[in-house]
Amino acid sequence: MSVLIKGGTVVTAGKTRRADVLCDNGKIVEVGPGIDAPAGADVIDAGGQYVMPGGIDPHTHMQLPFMGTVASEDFYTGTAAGLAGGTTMIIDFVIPNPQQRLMEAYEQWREWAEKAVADYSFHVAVTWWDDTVSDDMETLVRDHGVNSFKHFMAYKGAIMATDEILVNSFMKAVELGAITTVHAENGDLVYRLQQKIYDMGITGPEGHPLSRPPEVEGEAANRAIRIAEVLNCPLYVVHVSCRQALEAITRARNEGQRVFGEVLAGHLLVDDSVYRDPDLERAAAHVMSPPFRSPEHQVALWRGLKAGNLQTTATDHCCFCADQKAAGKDDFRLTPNGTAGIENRMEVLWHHGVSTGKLTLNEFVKVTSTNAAQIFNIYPRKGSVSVGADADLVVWDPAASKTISVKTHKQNVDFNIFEGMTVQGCASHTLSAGKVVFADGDLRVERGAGKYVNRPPFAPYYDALNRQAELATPTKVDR
Ligand code: DUC
Ligand code: ZN
Ligand code: ZN
Repeated sequence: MSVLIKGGTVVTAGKTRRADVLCDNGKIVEVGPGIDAPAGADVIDAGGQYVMPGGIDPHTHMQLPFMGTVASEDFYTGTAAGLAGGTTMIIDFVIPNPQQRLMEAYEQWREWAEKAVADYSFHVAVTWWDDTVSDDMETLVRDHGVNSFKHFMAYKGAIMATDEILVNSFMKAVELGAITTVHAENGDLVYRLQQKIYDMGITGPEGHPLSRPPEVEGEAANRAIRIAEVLNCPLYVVHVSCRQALEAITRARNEGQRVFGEVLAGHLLVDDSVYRDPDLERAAAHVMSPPFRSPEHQVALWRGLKAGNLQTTATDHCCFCADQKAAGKDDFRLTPNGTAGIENRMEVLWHHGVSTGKLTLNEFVKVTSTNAAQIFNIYPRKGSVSVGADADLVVWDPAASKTISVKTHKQNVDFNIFEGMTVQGCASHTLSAGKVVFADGDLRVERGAGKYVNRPPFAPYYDALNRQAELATPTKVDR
């Protein structure tokens, strides 16, 4: 079945031009002016609209078991909500319990994700260390298309990676040609500050940001960066929320280090006043880590994004409903951390980024799609509008507007951190693997249609594998 997107303006990371896009059998087969529709093709009139690579959200947690509960959004509802907002691929996280084999956790997440309606891939977290972890990292890279490993520097007593774990894992990742990623917060500091603040009698959601000040994030980001520098390991810092962490990344990049930074739509647009909301349920709905920050940090993050020191935008989509958040009503430390956003990431970035002149059209494509595809080694299959690429596309109507609300969103959660925000510019059509899966407000998804995306390792490991293959090839010797 082919689909022709006709009359639009194609925007990629590199250029903007009038062109039609023909998709067939899941792939883009032609891009250019005046393409005739093949017999039986569906034709989308994209006049006055932009045609862009579907968004990639490189940071989601669908149905994550976390802090005594399970995230309410699963791989079916979550990827569907993403499609409604123009996001056609997620990179989620396999998070093994400490002492659990990485492979066992990976198989579990693969099973959970079978119901996804859009493509997906997995970072795998290293939450503990022994030889089996090292072996499983190798198996994941060699046989399962995993090229990134995540480390939580916070969540002491649960999934926190100590410096020793970081060093072991980073060294292994270098050997494998994988990239490392970190949630940068000093877990020991957070733990003690949480105790101190709770003991002072601050038990509500306002205690959450007090226990996780920006310095705690800046220290951890800098530490991870310096460890990565010594080990010559590429590093991606997830959800950079403050000036201190951004400065550490910028400094390292200026020194020539391969360090990348991700920013969440939420951190760009929601500030820390939400924790002072007298409605404690609403305040708790915003509890996530790192927390929302004061406005000066938001200014710094926008500058980091504009300057290219932050390369990707994500959501950390991790949904908990009010009854789940209530676990922390007498003790903020027990509030499940997480907020939603996958459905709204592209439109809030367009409205506050492109429409305000902070981002060009091409920069928008870079930070919502192409950069993630390049950093995680799936470009140009993803993140491009080019012949041979997966036909994951969004047709974007810059004139359409809507007011974001929990009442109308498709996300499976009872709260929206962008509630009441009116945005101009949204997805009119989303294509996943060449099929129209969202059109004019309606989802047309098929459970399980999403595919697992293998992400190959980076060059050094390839080279090593090839050398081994050469050595293993028997030379014919006549005796
Ligand atoms: N932060 C969150 O808010 N939720 C999930 C995990 C994380 O690091
Ligand atoms: Zn995190
Ligand atoms: Zn996360």
